[in-house]
Formats: sequence, C-alpha cells, structure tokens
Amino acid sequence: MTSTSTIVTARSQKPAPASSAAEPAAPPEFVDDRPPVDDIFDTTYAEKEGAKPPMRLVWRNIVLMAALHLSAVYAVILVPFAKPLTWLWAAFCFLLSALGVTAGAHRLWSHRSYTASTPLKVFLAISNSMAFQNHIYEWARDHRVHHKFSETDADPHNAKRGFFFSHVGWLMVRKHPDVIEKGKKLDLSDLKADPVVMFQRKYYKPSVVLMCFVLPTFVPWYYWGETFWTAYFVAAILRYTLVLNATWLVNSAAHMFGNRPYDIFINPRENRFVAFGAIGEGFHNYHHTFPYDYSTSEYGWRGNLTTFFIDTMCWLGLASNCKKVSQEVILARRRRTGDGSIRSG
Ligand code: ST9
Ligand code: ZN
Ligand code: ZN
Repeated sequence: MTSTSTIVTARSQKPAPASSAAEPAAPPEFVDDRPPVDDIFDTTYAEKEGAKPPMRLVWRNIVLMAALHLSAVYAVILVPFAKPLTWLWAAFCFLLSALGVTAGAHRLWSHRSYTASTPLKVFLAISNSMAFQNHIYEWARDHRVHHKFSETDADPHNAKRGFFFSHVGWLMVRKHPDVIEKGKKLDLSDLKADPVVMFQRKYYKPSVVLMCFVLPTFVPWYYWGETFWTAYFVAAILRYTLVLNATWLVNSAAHMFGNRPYDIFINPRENRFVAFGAIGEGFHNYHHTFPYDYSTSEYGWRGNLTTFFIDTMCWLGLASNCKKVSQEVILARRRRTGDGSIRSG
C-alpha cells in the first residue's frame, strides 16, 4: 500500500555523452506545492583561485572526539560482561537513532522525498536527538550544501580532502568560508516552516542529554538490573559511536570505494558494506544521481532497512507521497552515464 509517485528528472555534474536512449519527460504526480528542494548539483560554482584558507583546528572537538572513541574502545571490553538484554537494547537504540538520521534528517527533511504525518515526524525528531548529530535544521542545511556543491570547497565534508577529513576531520576544523557563504544562500524555508524541526532545534541540548545518554542508560539499569556503568558505556557511548561512524562512512568510504552504475562523472559510489551499516544509505552513486528518490536505491528493501521502515509507515497511513524514479529512467541513465556494472557495491 506504499504511496509512490514516479518522477523522472535527472542531472549530471559533467556533460554526459549523447545517447539514443533519451530520458522521457516527467509525469509529475508527486504533489508538493513548495519550491523544489535546493539539493541539485550546481554546475556554475567554481572554487576560488589562489591559496586555500589555512586549516583552523578546533581543539575542543578534537579532545571530545578522541575521548569518545577511547571510551568506545573501553565499552567494547565491557560488552561480554553485559546482560544479553542490554545487547538487545543497545541494538534497538542503534536502530532507533539510525532511523532518526536516515528516514528523518536525511530522506524526509533534507530531500523531502516523502511526506510524513505529524506523529511520525515527532517520532523521527526524538530518534534524531538520540543520534546526536546536530539538530535536524543544521544537519539538513549542511547536507543540502553537500549535494549542491559536492566535492568542492563549499562541501562541508569534501571527499577530495581525503578519507579522514570527509569521515570525521571536518568536525574538528572551522568550515571553509565557501560552505558558509553558499549555505547562507540556500532556500531552507521548508525547514523553518516545520514546527517539529524548529521545536527540536529549540530544545536540542536537553533532548540529546535525555535521548542519547540518560534513556539508553536508565532502561537496562532500572528494568533488568544492569550496572549503571555497563549500561552507560554499552548502550549510550558504544552505540552512539557506532552510529556516528556508520554515518560518516557514507561521506568517506561511499565517496571513494565502489562502482558507479548510474553516473561515472561523480565520485559517490555504490558500497554495499556501507549500505549494511547505514541501514540502506550506501547506494551513494544512485543517491547523488537521483537525490529525490525516497529509497536512495533502485533495489527496494534489499540491504535497505530504511526503505522497509518508510514503506511500513505508508502501510500504516503515517507516510505518503514517496518519490520514486521509474525503471525506464534508471535504465536510460545507466546507459548514458553509468560505468556498465550491473550489481551495486
Ligand atoms: C555529526 C554530523 O556527526 C554528521 C553528518 C553526516 C552527514 C552524512 C550524510 C550522508 C548521507 C546520509 C546517510 C545517513 C546514514 C545514517 C546511518 C546511521 C547508522 N550554511 O558550524 P559553525 C553558519 S555531528 C549556512 O560553528 P565553524 C552557522 O549558522 C557530531 N550557514 O562553523 C553560524 O552562523 P551564525 C557531533 C552555515 O565555526 C556560523 O556559520 N557534533 C553553514 O566553522 C558558524 O557555524 C560535532 O562533533 C552552512 N552549511 O565550526 C561538532 N555552516 O553564527 C559540531 C555553518 O550566524 N560542529 N554556518 O549562527 C562544530 O563544532 C562546528 O560546526 C565545526 C565548524 C567546528 C565543525
Ligand atoms: Zn554524499
Ligand atoms: Zn542525501
């Protein structure tokens, strides 16, 4: 009962070779009165010439990130001593926080690839606070800049600056001025008009303390007598660190390793290992080619728990209007700009 609309627009960052398989014109069945999302690659942007601005380290973030990762290593040692219910709970919290990012900040708010009812939005915003990856407004703003100026100075996690920078390094330095300059020109009116996004932004800090740290620790301690210490390190710290790294791998690994069946002129790749860890977000060549597709892949539920979740929400009547690229367009695009590979990853 998935409510899916087929749309067929497409773009390429570089002039693509001519092809006889023309992409058909769009039957825009998807109902959305708002202006299109500002996430389409801007071919007119040119990096400024001359020396790049110096990198300015943010020591506070470096220290906090190092401390978090050291604590996560310690948490791994505690895992065998935790109760099985605590493992299950940590896995559940992983899934919940992941969905807050994938189905929420990413597919719903950054790309508006489907419509969510208010109860679903509230659920996704709460789950998003559990993921503690900046509030939805900031996340979606930075992500739109990433798509629009991908792999340039104006991309917050420009993968041309290397694996470490695109993975976590970008959170340890001041942003390139072009990120902020270009980001300020984006149309974010849809996010500003969304009361759930604005509410989460206003109460972001307390919501993170509660959802990312207090709740994951409290439940195992209170309900099945896990030690406070183990509950905190396994369900809060380790789970948080794993979700962060699974997300960051989309920016690093999925921009470097994998094949490019849809567009060989862009760097993002199909990476099935990343797709597994990031519950469906590793089909990144597809996603940068068709950023408005609610499934971020042509393969439905395969390796894509997020699509299964959104489809279930549609079935329950909590989501609708899922944008989907037609097979005809995908095939034409594969022939026109793809690398000829069949399977993803
Ligand atoms: C984290 C985020 O981890 C992760 C995002 C990943 C995205 C992945 C995408 C991949 C696809 C989806 C896959 C999902 C898979 C999920 C799988 C799950 C299993 N436009 O920021 P400031 C303005 S967060 C316009 O301080 P600095 C800004 O508004 C982790 N304006 O820049 C402000 O203006 P004003 C926890 C912008 O000083 C001013 O500029 N958090 C933009 O350069 C200064 O902003 C952290 O670790 C823009 N794009 O600092 C660190 N950007 O003053 C959090 C900025 O007027 N961040 N502005 O309000 C920071 O500490 C800092 O941002 C910084 C840069 C140090 C990184
Ligand atoms: Zn990307
Ligand atoms: Zn995206």
